Amino acid sequence: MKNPAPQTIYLSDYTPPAYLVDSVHLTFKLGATDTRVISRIAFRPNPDATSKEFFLHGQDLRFIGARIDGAPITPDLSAEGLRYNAPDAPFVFEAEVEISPSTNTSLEGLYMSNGMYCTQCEAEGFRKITYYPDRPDVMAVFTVRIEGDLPVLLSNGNPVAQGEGWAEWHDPWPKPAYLFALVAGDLVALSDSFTTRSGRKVDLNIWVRPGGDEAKRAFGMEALKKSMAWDEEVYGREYDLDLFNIVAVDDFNMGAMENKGLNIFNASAVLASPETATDADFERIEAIIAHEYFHNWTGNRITCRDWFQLCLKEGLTVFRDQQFTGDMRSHAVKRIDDAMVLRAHQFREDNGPLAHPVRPDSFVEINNFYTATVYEKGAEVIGMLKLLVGDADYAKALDLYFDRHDGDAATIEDWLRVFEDVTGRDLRQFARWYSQAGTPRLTVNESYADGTYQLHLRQETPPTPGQDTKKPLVLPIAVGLLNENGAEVVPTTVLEMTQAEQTFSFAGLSGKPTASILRNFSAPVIVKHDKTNAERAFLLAHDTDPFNRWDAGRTLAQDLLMRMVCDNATPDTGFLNGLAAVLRDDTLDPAFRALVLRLPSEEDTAQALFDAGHTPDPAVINDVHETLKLHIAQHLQDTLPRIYADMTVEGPYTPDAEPAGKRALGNAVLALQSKLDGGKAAAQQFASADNMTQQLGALRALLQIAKGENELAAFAAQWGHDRLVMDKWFALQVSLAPADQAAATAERLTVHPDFDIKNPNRFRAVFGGLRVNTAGFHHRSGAGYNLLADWLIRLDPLNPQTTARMITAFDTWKRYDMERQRKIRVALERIAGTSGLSGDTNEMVTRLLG
Ligand code: 0A1
Ligand code: ZN
Repeated sequence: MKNPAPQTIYLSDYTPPAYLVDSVHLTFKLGATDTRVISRIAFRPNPDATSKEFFLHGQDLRFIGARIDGAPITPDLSAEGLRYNAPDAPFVFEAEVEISPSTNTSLEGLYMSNGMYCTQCEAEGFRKITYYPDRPDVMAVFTVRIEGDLPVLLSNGNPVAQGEGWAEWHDPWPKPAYLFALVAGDLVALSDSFTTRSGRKVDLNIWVRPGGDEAKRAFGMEALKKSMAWDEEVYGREYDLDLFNIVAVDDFNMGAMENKGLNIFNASAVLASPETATDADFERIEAIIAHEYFHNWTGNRITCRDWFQLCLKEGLTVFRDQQFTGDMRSHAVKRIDDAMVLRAHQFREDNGPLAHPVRPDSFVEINNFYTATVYEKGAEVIGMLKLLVGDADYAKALDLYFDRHDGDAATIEDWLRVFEDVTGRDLRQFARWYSQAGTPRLTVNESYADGTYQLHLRQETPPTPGQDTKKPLVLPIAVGLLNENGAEVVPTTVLEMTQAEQTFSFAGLSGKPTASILRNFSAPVIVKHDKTNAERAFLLAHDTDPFNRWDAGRTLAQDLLMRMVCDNATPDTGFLNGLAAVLRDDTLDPAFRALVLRLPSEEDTAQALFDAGHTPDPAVINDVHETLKLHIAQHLQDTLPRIYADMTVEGPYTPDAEPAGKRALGNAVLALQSKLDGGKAAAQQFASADNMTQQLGALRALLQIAKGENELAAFAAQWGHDRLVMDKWFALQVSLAPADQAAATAERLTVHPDFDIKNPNRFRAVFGGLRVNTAGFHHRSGAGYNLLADWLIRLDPLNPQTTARMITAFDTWKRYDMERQRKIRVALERIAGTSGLSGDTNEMVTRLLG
C-alpha cells in the first residue's frame, strides 16, 4: 500500500471539512518498533460542510481496531486513510494503531533520533501517527498520555499528571494536528523562567541528551527570553502557557518546528558555544529561536486554512524575525544579508523551472513548497505592505489581525482585508504579489532639464512555468537624490509604481542629481539601470543609504567580473580605489566593510552572465574570481596587515554584533592576505584561535589557497567527538576543493566512518558543500552531477523530503552549455527512472525536467 499515485491538489478545490473535532485524547505506549497509539476523538458534523464524507488521513499505520460510540466498526482502509459511513451527529471515534518509530527514517511522524523519540508533523506527518483529519483547518484541544520507560516524557501544553513511566499533558489551545509534538528520552534541561508583562511566570527549558551538549544551551536560552520580550514590546503579543520547552534533536529535516509549547529544533539551530559555533551560527540560532517563538502567534494562535496559505504564517514570521535581528544587531547589515539571501536563493528559484507564486495554486507534495519564495519573498511582500501603508497603520492592521482572527485558520484574503479595513486602500493589485511568480525587472531611465529630474520606470516580469503573461505589480520604490558634492537634495521618498511604465518628476533642483534607487531594497526586483561606473563609484563613496552604498560596490564588482569574463578586462584602479576607501574608512561599521569586501559569488556571476545573454562557463568564472581576489589583495597589500591588527577583539569572546563584525572583517582580510603570504597569517590564526569563528576563518583561508592539510587533520583530531563541528569539517573540504577534485572529495568523505546517510545534517554537509562549489559541481567531467544523482537515488527511499530538497541543486541547468545540459539531463532522468521513487522527489524531478 505504498506510494499512492501522485495527485495534484488545487487551491480552487478547497472545501471545508465535513466534520470538526472538539477534543482529542491520545495514549502512546512507546516501543521502538511497536508503538501503540490509542485515540479517542470527539467529532461533530461541520455546519458549513459541503460534503458529509467521513475521511481520516492515515499512512503507514497498522490498523488494530476502531469504534464509534463504543461499538466496533470495520472502516474502509486505503493507502491514504480511512473512510466510514459515520453518523450525521456528534460521536466519539476511537482507534488503535501500531507504528514503528525506529524504522521511520523519513523523520516525519514519530521517529527515533539517537535513542530519543520525537515527532515532526508539519505539514502532513500526523497521519503517520494515527487516523485523523490531518488538515490545518481542523483545530482541537489535545490531551496526551505517554507511557514509556524513559525519564523525560513531553508533549504540548501543560503537564497534568505524571508517575513512574508515564506522563499526561493537556494543551488548552485548539490546534491543528501539524502542531502536535511528543518527545521521550533521557534528557537534561537548562531551566530558566520569564515573567510576561501581565505577570504570568513561564518556565523555560532547553533539553538535550546528556554527554556533551549541556554547555551549548545558554545562548539559546538568552535568545528565547529576548524574543519573548521583543514580541511583547513590538507586537504586544504575550506567551500563553506556563511552560515553554525546546528540545534539540540530531536528526531533523529542517531548522526547527514551532509545535505549541514544545518547539523541536535541529541541534544545529539551537546549540552553540564560542568554541564550537561561529558568529554566523550564533546569529542564525538567535533568529531561528525567535522565528519559532514568534510562530506562537503567527502560525499557532492564527493558523492557515490550508497549505496554500503557508506564506500567511511563514512570510509574516520571517518578516518578524528579520525585524527582531535588525533590532538586536544592525538594521543595515541585516538588510544587506537578507537581500543577498533573497537574490541567491529566491531569484534563482524564480529564474528556473521551479518558479512558483508566494501562494502557489497547485501542488503535489506540500513539503516541496517550504521554499525561499514562500518564506523569503513572502517576507518581502509584508515589508512592502508596511512601507506602503506606513508604520502606524501597519501596527493597527496587525492588532486588528490578531483581534479578528485569533483562533482561526485564516487565508491571505483575511490578511489583506485587515489592511484594507484599516487604511481604506484597495489592495487587489497588490495581491498579485501573492499569485504572480517571477522576479520583476525594473528598468530605469532618467532625464534632466531646467531643474527638473525625471525618472522613467518600466516594470516587466518574465514568464515562469505555467504563467506566460504577467501584469504590473504595485512597487514601492524608495528613492533619494544626491547633488554633485554627495549631499542629499531629496531625502528618501517612496514612489508607488502601479503601471507597466511610469514617470516620476522632481522639480526645483539646482543641477543634475545622482539618483539612489530602490533604497533599503524596497521591493524584491532586479534593477536595470545603465549607470556609469563613475556614478556607481560616487554612490559607493557617498550614498547615505547603507544598502545602496553596498549595492553600488556590488554592482561595480559584478560588472567588472562580467567584463573580465567576456572582454578579458583587467580590474581598473577606480574600482580598486573605491574598495580601498571603504576598507580604510574607520567610521564605517566593520561588519559593513566586510560585506563590501565580499565579492558576488560565482553563482551570482553565472546568473548575471546568463541574464545578459551569455552561456556561463563555471571554470572560466572560477578563474576570473580568483584573479580578481588576487588583484584586490595586491592593491590592498599595504593596508591589509593594519586592518587585520585593528580588528583584534580584546577580552573574552562574545557573539555580539560589534565583535562579530570585527571578526568578519578580520577573516575577510585574512583570506586576501593568504593570497600574498602563502597562508602564514592564517596558520597563525588557526593555531591561536580560541573560538570557532577564527578557527574556521583561518582554515577556510588556507583551503582557499589549497593549503591547510595539517590544519584539517588537527581540526578533526580536536573535534571528532562533536557532530555539529564535524559537519563544518565535512562541508568545508568539499565546498573549497579545487574544481577538478570536488566530486572526488565528496565521494571520499562518503566512505569516512563518520558519514551517515540517515543524518540530514551530515548528508547536507557533504552534498550541500558540493552544490555550493559551483565550479566543482559543474565540472565538465560531469562527475559532480553523477555523484549527486547516485546519492539522491540512495537517499530517496530513506528520506524523501531531504532528497527532494537537495535535488534543487540542478535547478540552474538550463543556463549551461549543451554538453553540461545533456549530462544533467542524463542524471535527472536516471533519478526519474528509479523504481519506487517517492512522490516528493518525483514531483521535483518532473518540474526540473520541465
Ligand atoms: N514551520 C517550520 C518549518 C518546518 C517545516 C516542515 C518541517 O518538516 C517537514 C519542519 C519544519 C518553520 O518555519 O520553522
Ligand atoms: Zn516558520
